[in-house]
Amino acid sequence: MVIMSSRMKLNEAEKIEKESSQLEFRCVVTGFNGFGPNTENPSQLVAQNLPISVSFPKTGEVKITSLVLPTCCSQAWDKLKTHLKRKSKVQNIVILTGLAAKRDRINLERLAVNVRDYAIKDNGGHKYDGESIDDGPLALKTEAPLIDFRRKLQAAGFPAVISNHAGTFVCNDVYYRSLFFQLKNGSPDLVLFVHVPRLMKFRKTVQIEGNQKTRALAEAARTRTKQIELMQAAIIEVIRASVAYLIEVEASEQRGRPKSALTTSARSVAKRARKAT
Ligand code: PCA
Repeated sequence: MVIMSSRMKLNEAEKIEKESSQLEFRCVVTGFNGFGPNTENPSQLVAQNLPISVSFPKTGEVKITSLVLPTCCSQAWDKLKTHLKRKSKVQNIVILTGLAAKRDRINLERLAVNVRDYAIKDNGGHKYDGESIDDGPLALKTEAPLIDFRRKLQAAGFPAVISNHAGTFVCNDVYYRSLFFQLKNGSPDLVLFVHVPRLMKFRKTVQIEGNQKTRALAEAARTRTKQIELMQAAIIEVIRASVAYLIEVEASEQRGRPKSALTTSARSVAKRARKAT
């Protein structure tokens, strides 16, 4: 009997794994153009040179839509929102990236705050002094399990830290509006903002703190093209971690046991709100 029931459990687990691995994934990756004194924005270079798809063993292909957003709160959102899908069968991931010139690692942003406080004008000439972005909560949190993401990035040889919020300039603006869109629509399935350092700074940090493989890549990254590729490899790890997370969510939902961490997430809140209406 015991053998029988564990066999059944195994079959069920296999079925769930199989079904989860048949999920279809799409990922929007954005970068920003230059702003203020930062004429070159590495997030733009990374986004515009990404491949149209990436394939991971086990999880399969992820289609990528790369967008370069103007560093202007209204133009950026107008462009991005046309790419945010309503709930569909496809798992939609949105990875927003931007430059944080003072940082030297990949920064995984935990929160977007409902505050606009711009030290300089954005590229559309907007300047704010503490106004709200929208009529939503004071802060919104990504549901991406950032400790796990940080661990995976570090293990892949890309120095990464968790940052508690994305500032109060255009990056935070777009992050907040994307998370608020997710809260209201139950889609995209995952939204995360990643701040990146300058290319040379990142190369230096990887040379010191990377693993054997990425240290060698960083050492060889003497050209700008190679430095862009190094940063792209880190962003692709973020996509890989996002896909793995959504597969895990799907599998636990199929088992009828939403992970406790997810029950408080924006997506689950939105889902429950829709079910209740
Ligand atoms: N960084 C800015 C805006 C655009 C970018 O790349 C920010 O952190 O808000």
